[in-house]
Amino acid sequence: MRTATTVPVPEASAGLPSPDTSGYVETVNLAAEAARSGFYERAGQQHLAPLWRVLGGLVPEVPKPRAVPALWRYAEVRPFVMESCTQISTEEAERRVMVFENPGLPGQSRITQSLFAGLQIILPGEIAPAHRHTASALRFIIEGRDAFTAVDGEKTMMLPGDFVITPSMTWHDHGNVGDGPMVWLDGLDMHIVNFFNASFREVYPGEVQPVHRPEGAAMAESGSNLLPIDQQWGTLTSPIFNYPYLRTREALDQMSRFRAINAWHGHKMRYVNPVNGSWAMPTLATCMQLLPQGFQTRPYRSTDSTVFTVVEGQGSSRISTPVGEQVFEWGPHDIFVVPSWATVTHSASAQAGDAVLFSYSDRAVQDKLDLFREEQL
Ligand code: 1HN
Repeated sequence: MRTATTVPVPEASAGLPSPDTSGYVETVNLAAEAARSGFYERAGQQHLAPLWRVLGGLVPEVPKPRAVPALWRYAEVRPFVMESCTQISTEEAERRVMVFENPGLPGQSRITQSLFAGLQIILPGEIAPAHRHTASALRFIIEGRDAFTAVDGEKTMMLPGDFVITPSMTWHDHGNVGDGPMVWLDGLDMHIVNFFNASFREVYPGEVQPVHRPEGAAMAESGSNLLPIDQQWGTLTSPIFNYPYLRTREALDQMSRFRAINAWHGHKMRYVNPVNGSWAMPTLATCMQLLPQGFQTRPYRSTDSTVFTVVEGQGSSRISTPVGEQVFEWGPHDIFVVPSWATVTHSASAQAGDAVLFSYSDRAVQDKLDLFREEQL
């Protein structure tokens, strides 16, 4: 894991830690604060607190995420994912996942304030038993083949680079019918769900759910720019639950041959729900971008926090925050995170062919709430 945070160490004055004044509005006379302590004390007994001591922190002038930029090299984390298989079975763990913890948010299972990320491994013959929950999940396949996920009665086989959706409250189980391990990146929105205290979870009565639709049914119904004329969809989640890499890569390749490149994003496409044209998932915005060999993006920042994983190629990302700047060198399967309002520039190596990056962020929520902002610098 790579990170270069500078945590400001408060200077000790007369042996006492200086009080945290970071939340005060600038107009407050700090010297007069001591005289108000009795008032604060008495108000506190009524569960009342003065706004002027916290307003700056409650309503920052610009986003001030606790999450810091961070990179995990796959070569460094893979051994731990493999070792987890010797430590616990899928049966005992329910889901065998090693969670990416943002160094700025330790112990909270957060890669950013709003996003979860982890690497799940499933071995040949194993089953991750069926359950369902309000949180939505995405799977981005990292390595392996011959594993499937079943969602609401339909199975899909998963291949590296595929983007697979488990919509909110759908029964899902996974199985590996091949002869090697499969590893995927799990992205979930439970921190957003929990913010609203809106989480429910149920275990399926039985290890796996019955499959009652043929494999490929969802793709036939909604994955070819055609929708059955007599069908209504009741949710905001895309009915396509596997967006295969084969198709995504082909689209990017074709597009890169004729379309003017975007200076801030390279050739970047968003995964869409064909029913409403919006993001494929209601909470998580997912994209795939191609950076031609040697291409460097212009600096960009936005209010969504974004998790990237490298699908192909090599390169680097320069990430600037108010506490400093760092450069992450990346290659296939590495995972890095860009917190809200950090400025990022991606560069594809001049030697290693085109680079392809998958990413997910909380933009799908921010768009709906009219909160999303971006700056193309
Ligand atoms: C979950 O249900 C899965 O279904 C993966 O594969 C990761 C992380 C937190 C909570 C539920 C899965 C998860 C999860």
